Amino acid sequence: MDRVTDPTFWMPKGASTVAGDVDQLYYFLYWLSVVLFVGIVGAMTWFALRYKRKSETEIPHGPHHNTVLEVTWTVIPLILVMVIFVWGFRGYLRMVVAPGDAMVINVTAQQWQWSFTYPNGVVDAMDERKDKQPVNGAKDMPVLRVPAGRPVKLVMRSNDVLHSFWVPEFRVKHDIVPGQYSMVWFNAIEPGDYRVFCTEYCGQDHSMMMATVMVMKPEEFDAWLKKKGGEVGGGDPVAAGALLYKTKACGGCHSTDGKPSVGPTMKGLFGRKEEITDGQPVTVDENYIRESILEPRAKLVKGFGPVMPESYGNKGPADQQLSEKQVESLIAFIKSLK
Ligand code: HEC
Ligand SMILES: [Cu+2]
Repeated sequence: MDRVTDPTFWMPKGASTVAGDVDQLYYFLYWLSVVLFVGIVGAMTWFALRYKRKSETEIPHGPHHNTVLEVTWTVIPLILVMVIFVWGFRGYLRMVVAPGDAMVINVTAQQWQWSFTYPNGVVDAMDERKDKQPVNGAKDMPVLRVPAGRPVKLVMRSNDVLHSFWVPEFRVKHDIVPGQYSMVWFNAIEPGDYRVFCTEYCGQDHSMMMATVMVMKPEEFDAWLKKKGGEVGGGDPVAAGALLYKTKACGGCHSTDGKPSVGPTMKGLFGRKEEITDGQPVTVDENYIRESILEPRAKLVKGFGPVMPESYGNKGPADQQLSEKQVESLIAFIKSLK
């Protein structure tokens, strides 16, 4: 889809490239339900009237079995549900697999606030536009700025409980579960403002846990990000990760230049297919790296022993454990080692 669609009685505006697919399937299901409802209830009513017993003693008789009829009412629904399955599954795949060139923005959800961190370390500011503040008393509305017409992938984590990211106009929604990363991606069609909701009850101020997605012209977005990047300086997660990599002695066992050592090299790790002892190969993503750091024994890389210290996770003494923020920085650093 390449233009924003108008809201209807059932659906808000459609403002992302997947919205058209979602709506088409929705309306297919909707009209199918209407047709089946009218057909079934209509037939039932008609039969009830037409074949009503006329007297106390009447003994009704009729066919007990009709193969043609039974095959028909089995095969037609079967075809319909298969169509729905294939259609839905294809749409689902399109929605879960982000395009390779998507810009990654880290999202942190916590009671009761969203925060967005860009690849260059910029953390979103609150929305300064006073006229765009919500009316219902929600304070400090964070803003997620994204470029129009480019895929954006959100890598999301929670600091506390279960939350869920939802932008109705983009037709994307995904739970954010503490202790793991979840992803959602979208491509917003045109500049404009949309509302982010938390759609999983997460405590007292759940209903105020909102943010604005501000879809900007790509040139304006680039200029904003560059300007902000200049202002934050040392906040760059890659730099923070590189420093941790040194101070936490990762380099003692992992090279960054491709040479094997006590452990596998970190160079080109992200996206690699990794062979695992006792298990299926895995494609290295954020969740895999996080698990490798916090629970090194969970999946052992083939050819290596269980020697990575477990102290980075919650098995270690408190002062050696890594925070989620630190893990995030290490992931950013490892990703940068192409
Ligand atoms: C004492 C050596 C040692 C230290 C220190 C160490 N690791 Fe490891 N690491 C290993 C070994 C050995 C493996 C492979 C076996 C396994 O999967 O646990 C590994 C596996 C990994 C993997 C998975 C690699 C792959 O190819 O799939 C990641 C990611 C990782 N380590 C990150 C780190 C980070 C980040 C640190 C520092 C915070 C660190 N390691 C510190 C030894 C170490
Ligand atoms: Cu929430």
